Amino acid sequence: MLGSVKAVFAQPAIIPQPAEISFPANSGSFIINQKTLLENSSATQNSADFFNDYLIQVYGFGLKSLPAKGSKNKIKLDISKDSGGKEGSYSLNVSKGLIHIQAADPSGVFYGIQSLIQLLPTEKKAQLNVPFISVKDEPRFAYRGMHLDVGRHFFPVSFVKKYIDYIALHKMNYFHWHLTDDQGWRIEIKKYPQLTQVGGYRNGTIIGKYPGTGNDGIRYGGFYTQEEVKGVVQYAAKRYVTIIPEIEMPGHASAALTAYPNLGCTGGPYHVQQTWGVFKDVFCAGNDSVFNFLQDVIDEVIPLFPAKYVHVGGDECPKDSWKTCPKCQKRIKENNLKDEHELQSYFIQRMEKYINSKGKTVIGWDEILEGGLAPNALVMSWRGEAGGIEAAKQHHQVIMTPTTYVYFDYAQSKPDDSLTIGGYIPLEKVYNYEPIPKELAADEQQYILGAQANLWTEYIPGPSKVEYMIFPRMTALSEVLWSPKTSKNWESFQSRLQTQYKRYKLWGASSGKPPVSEAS
Ligand code: TNX
Repeated sequence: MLGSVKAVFAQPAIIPQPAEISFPANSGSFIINQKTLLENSSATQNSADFFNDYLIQVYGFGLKSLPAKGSKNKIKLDISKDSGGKEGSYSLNVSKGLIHIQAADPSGVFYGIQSLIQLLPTEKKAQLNVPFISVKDEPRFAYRGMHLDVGRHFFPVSFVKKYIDYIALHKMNYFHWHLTDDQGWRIEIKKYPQLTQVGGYRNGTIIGKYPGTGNDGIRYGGFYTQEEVKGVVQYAAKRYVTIIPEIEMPGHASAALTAYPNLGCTGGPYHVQQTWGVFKDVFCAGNDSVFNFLQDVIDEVIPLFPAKYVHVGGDECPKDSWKTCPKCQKRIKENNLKDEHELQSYFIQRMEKYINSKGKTVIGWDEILEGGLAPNALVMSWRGEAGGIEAAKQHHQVIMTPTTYVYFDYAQSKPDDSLTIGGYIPLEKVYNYEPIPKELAADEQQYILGAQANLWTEYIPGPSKVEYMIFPRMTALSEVLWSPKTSKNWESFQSRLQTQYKRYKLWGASSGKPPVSEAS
C-alpha cells in the first residue's frame, strides 16, 4: 500500500491543474481523521459543509467543527482581503498540524476545498493522508459552464443536484438548465398550468432501449414545481454555481403550443413531439398575445433565478408557418422588415427589451445574430466558432459552446460503444480546445467570457448515461477553462486522469473510457 501512496504523492492529481503548485517530495503528510478539527467562520460555512458532507458520503466520517480557537491538528478556512487575485482565487497549504485555505472571497475557499478533496485517497479509509503541499490558484475564465437538456428526457431533482455537485467538484460555476423543448415543458408556470399538465408529457415510451420515444400511447414526462426549482437554485448557490434558465422561443415550441394552441400561427392542433429533430410548430410572431404570454412566463421565471441572465433560445426556428401567416406578414410590413429572419430578430429584440426592463440580460444561441443582434444580448456560439467571433467583433459578450469541441452528446469513442446522436469528440479534442479564437484581435478577446459543454439528451435516457457521456470529457474541459494556457500538458493530464477515474468510482459514477489507441 505504501507504494501506491507514494505514487499518488509523486504527482498530486489535481484537475484542473493549479496555476502554481509546489510539492516537497516525501516531506510528510497531514492526517485527517475523526479528531481533526474544522475551523471556519459563517462566510466559509458553505465550504465547510460541503467538505464535511463529502467526507461522510465518501469515507463514512465527518469532522467536528470549531468556530474559534485552535487545535494541534486542524483545517482552517479563511477569508482574507489581502489574498487578492481574481474572484475564485485561493491558496492551499498543507503542513504539519495545519491545512490552511485562504481566499479573498467565499468561492475561492470553496475551490480550495475542491483541490483538497482531490488530495484525499481514492479508496475508503478511516484515516486520510494528505501530502504536504502548497498551491496558489485562480481561474482563467469567469464562465465555466455545463448544460443539461431536461426536455428530451426528464431528470429528477435528485439527479439535477448530483449534476450540480459534479459541476462544483470540477471548479465550474454555471449550470445552463434547458427547461423547455418540443418534447416537453418542464417548469411549472402558475398562470398557465397546462404548460406542465399537458406540455410536460408525451405519448410514447419505449423504442429499443430509449424511453420517451415512439407512439405506444404510454405517457412519458415530468416537470419541476417552482418550490423544487427554488430548492435546486439554493443548492447550487451553496456550491457557487449559478443557474441560467432557458425558455426556448420562438422555435422548439411544440410542447407549449400543444398546451395553448392559440400561440401558434394556425391554432393547431399540435402535439408534444415523440421523435427528435427540428419542427415547424413555432410561436406566432404576429400575435401580440404570444408576447403577453411569454412576458407572463418570464415574470414567473425571473424571481426563481438570481442569475443576471435569462436564456431565450432562438435556435433552429423554421420560418414556414410565418410565411403563410397573415398576422406575421402584417407585422413584417408594419415594421419595415425585410424578411422572416428580421421578424425573428424583431421577436428576440422585443423580448430582450422586456427582460432588460426587469434588470436581466438576454442570452441566445448564435442564430440571434441573423437579422440583427438584440442590442445587449450575449451570444452562445454553437454552430462552430463563427457566431462567437462575429458577436465579439460586434462587442457583444460570448460564451463558446461549439459542436466541434464541446458537444458531449456526440460519441467520445470509435467505434461508438453506445447509441449517440452522431458526431465524434474524443477526450483529446476537448482537451485541446482553446476558447479564444485566433481570429480575434487583442481588444476583442475580452468578450469571450468562457465556454460550456452542452448535453442534449435525445439519446440519454437516464442519469448513468449522462455520467457516461460527461466523464471524462468534463474533466478535460474544466482544465481548459480553469488552468493557465501555458500549463496545458496532455501527458500530465492523462496521468492525473488515472486518479480521477478512481474518483469516479469512489463517487459511484459511470464514465466512458477513451480507447487505448487514443492514450498512446
Ligand atoms: C442542436 S445546439 C440543437 C438541439 C439538439 C442538438 C443535438 C442547439 C442550440 N440546438 O436542439 O438537441 O443540436 O446535438
